[in-house]
Amino acid sequence: WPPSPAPTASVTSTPSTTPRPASRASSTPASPPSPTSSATTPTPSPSPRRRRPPRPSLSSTSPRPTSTGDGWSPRDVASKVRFNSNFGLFRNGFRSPAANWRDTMFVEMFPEAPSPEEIPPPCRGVLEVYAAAVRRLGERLFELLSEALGLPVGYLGRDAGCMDGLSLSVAAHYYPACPEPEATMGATKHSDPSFLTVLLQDTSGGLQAVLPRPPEERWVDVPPVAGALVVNVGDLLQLVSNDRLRSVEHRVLPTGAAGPARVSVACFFRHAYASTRPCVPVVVGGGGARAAAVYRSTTAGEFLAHYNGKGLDGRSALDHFRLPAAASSPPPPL
Ligand SMILES: O=C(O)CCC(=O)C(=O)O
Repeated sequence: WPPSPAPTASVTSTPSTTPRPASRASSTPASPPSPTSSATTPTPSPSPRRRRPPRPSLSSTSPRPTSTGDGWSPRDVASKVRFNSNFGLFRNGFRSPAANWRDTMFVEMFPEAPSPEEIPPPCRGVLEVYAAAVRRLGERLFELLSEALGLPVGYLGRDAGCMDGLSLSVAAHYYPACPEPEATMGATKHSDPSFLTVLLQDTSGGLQAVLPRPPEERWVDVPPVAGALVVNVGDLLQLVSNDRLRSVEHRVLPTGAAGPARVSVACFFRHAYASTRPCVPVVVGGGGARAAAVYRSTTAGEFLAHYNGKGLDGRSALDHFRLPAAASSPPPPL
């Protein structure tokens, strides 16, 4: 997830002595997730700190787009097309344990797409067509999910605001080969500050999701499947569905020095950062834990501001909005 415009700069070292999980190069090959899958990478256990030699600059290992000379300015924070590198490193006073070892081109496609000349030439045309198709897919998914919740078909799209007031942004990620994959992550553990995220991944693997089974969580591979998209429930959908749909925590393991680089495209169904559209948990009858709101109402803008201020620190942004009574009674098992 690339957040609101963030400073972009090269670094000469990633500030991590924090233990990191095994890289893909040393992890079990991807296999379909199953409750008993052994293709998991355990949560890292502490290891002694050691002084590391300076690392190569990410900019030296990662192709960085340059101005095309036709008006595309990737570092202009007011632009609908932005470039983001080392996400996490510059947030919260450099308290992030590590950079996310990836570069991202971030394009806001709805409600108003950038003019074609703002879009880098290789993506021009195809990006508009792809975003429109994903938008239609999302519309249908929200209808199906509304029905699955026993609500009117238009509830999530219209009443809960998942489509009404939609801001659809596309994040095209590039995960370069990493010289020290054990020292960082492609993308650190997070859930998405969206209603839904539709993700297209290439064949290189590395995406993992948490199975939140107490007493300990387990990471499972989400292997690429030809022709398939991954759909993540995001935090905002968990909030408006009052915990009945759960956002998924995920991460991306870094690619080892031998590569190949990984490419993925994530489309986020969310609202604009300035949105004052209310996000209200739906309370349905029938008793049980869902007969009362689990979260306080908020706005999409407030939620995003909290999420971005917190950074990808491994904690859920939803905790901030959880009502005290709900916090003391853990949600029932899925
Ligand atoms: O690259 C991926 O597969 C995941 C991307 C992701 O987690 C995100 O954009 O939030």
